[in-house]
Amino acid sequence: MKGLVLKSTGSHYNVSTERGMKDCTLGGRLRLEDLKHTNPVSVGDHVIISDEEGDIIIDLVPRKNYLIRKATNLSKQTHIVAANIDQLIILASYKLPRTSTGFIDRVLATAEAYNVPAMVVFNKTDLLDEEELEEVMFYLNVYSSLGYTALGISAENPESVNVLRELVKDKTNLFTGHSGVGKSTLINKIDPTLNLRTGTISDKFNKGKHTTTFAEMIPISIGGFIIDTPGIKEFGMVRMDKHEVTHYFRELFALKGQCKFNNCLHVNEPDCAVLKALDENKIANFRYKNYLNILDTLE
Ligand SMILES: Nc1nc2c(ncn2[C@@H]2O[C@H](COP(=O)(O)OP(=O)(O)OP(=O)(O)O)[C@@H](O)[C@H]2O)c(=O)[nH]1
Ligand SMILES: [Mg+2]
Ligand SMILES: [Zn+2]
Repeated sequence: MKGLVLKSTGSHYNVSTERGMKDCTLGGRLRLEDLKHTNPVSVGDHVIISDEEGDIIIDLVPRKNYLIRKATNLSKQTHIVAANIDQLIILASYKLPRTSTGFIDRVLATAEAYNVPAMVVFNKTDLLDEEELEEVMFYLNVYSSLGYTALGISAENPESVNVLRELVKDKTNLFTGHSGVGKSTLINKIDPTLNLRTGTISDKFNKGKHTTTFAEMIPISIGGFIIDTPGIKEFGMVRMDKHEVTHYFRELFALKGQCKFNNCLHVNEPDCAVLKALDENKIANFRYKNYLNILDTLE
């Protein structure tokens, strides 16, 4: 029997099948084959279930794509955030909590590497003064000039919610971002029949309280799915070759072949087309800094 994994809570998987929801465990072969991931099967996976001795996931249908990150910063293991994603929504907020562009760019670069179409959405714009809004607009302009859909919204504003509702309709959407940026709040607004738990922001730390604790794929009434995920502090990029990173920053990739050395990392090499573009303000400084930071973490 085939099924779609909607939720996984440690060793149990809630799987939607033609015979209703099934509470499944993982067959031994899948558990043993895949030790580099903390979760060999993830939300969004299509699986094959055997119901001979309880409901057991015995096989995984090949994935269209998936998003992956380091399980924890020091861990060698990786965590599959979700599989078979039409659209990744990187949800950020300028404050309460603050999302750095470094975080956004690590997720974006990983999405490029794993063929996950991504967009950048700054929520909570209602909290910003003019100067702060301008800074957010600057970031959004950079991302949209790179070809990403980039939006400033507020969950408090019905027009914003309508825009988002149109964007997610009939697709499988993955929401990711820090705790407290408003992922669950927005999903509730997009589909008012839902009642996901939401949390407040801690007064002391200006951060969310990790209200959502397990990733869950939720069918929405207008059509499609939204995958709500627990907020993450860091998005640890999985290991990749340093030279590969250039491919995942669109403005760097666009200059491919124009540096003097074809293995140029664009750090301090002579006749580097990226450094030249940076000098001429054709590349955003913050993006380049985030690129260098990623190279550092791959040391
Ligand atoms: N002012 C304002 N508050 C918002 C907005 N969106 C969400 N909030 C508030 O932010 C808080 C956190 O929202 P959640 O939806 O729980 O955040 P989350 O991203 O799901 O957090 P985790 O589940 O912990 O990862 C709640 O108090 C929301 O009411 C917004 O656009 N503006
Ligand atoms: Mg939540
Ligand atoms: Zn270069």
